[in-house]
Amino acid sequence: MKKTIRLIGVPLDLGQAHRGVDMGPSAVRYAGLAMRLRKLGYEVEDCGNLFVPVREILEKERDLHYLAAITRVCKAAYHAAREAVEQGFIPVFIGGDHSLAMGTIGGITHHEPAGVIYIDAHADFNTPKSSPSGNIHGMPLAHLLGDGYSRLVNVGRKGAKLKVEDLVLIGVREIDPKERLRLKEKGITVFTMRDIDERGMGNIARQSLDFLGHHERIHVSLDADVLDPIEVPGVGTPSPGGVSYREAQLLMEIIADNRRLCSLDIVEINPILDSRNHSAVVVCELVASVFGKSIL
Ligand code: B3U
Ligand code: MN
Ligand code: MN
Repeated sequence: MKKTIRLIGVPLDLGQAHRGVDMGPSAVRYAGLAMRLRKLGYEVEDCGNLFVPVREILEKERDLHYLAAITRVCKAAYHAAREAVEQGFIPVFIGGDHSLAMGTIGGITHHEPAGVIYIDAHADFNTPKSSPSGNIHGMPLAHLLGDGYSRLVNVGRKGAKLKVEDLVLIGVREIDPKERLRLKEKGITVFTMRDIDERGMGNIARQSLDFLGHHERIHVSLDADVLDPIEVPGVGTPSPGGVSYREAQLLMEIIADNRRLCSLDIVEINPILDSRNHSAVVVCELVASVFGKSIL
């Protein structure tokens, strides 16, 4: 019997400057994610969305980068993730911007550690001090490893949620100067676009899974901006020179074959920058593949 997938929308757009990624959950639902997964033989339960305040009513928090509101949303995401794991579901979090990962990954690892494959054009490893923008969606991994605003580090439970050996990044091509120093100092495993170009996605995918070989459970955090914006323009922060649809499919298929996927984030889809909901449809195809859709 296949496990039941639980969809949890998180219409969070407070971690960055633009409107649009708050519409990600609607775009993904409209693209038919639940139906797609049911066709693969899963039961799918849609829990609706977590509460996220609308940014227009938070004017006073703008200069503080909406820290208080983001902390509240991450707490809710933490508890939703923890509960889904305790009840035996596979949670799929539909963002929203990537700040939500500070909640989801914390909740997934509440009882036991898990490995994380973080697929993103950006390293999301800034702290409030290293960040050029102050945008919190550029900071989730720093906080998950214990650095940054103490409120966010301590969401759900006190302290760091991940160790260096629990994490690999794939698809990175935009890193800020101080962020680069931090990645090197900590010794984070990063597979950049250059690594993918030189060695091929198949190799990178297998090496990532081997690196996380000591974990029984793998969480995938998929930032849609890892894809090339020529193919997938509807994302929060488009970054040229990205992963092709085919490369992303291969990565998802290899993760599926490995059979350790326990949970998933899909983040940063911005339907305002898209046409005919194309980007959400592409992401739904990738989600189907990571849940075992195969060509033959
Ligand atoms: N590294 C930059 C840009 C960025 C990070 N994550 C996204 N964009 N999506 C920053 O603002 O921290
Ligand atoms: Mn990201
Ligand atoms: Mn990104």
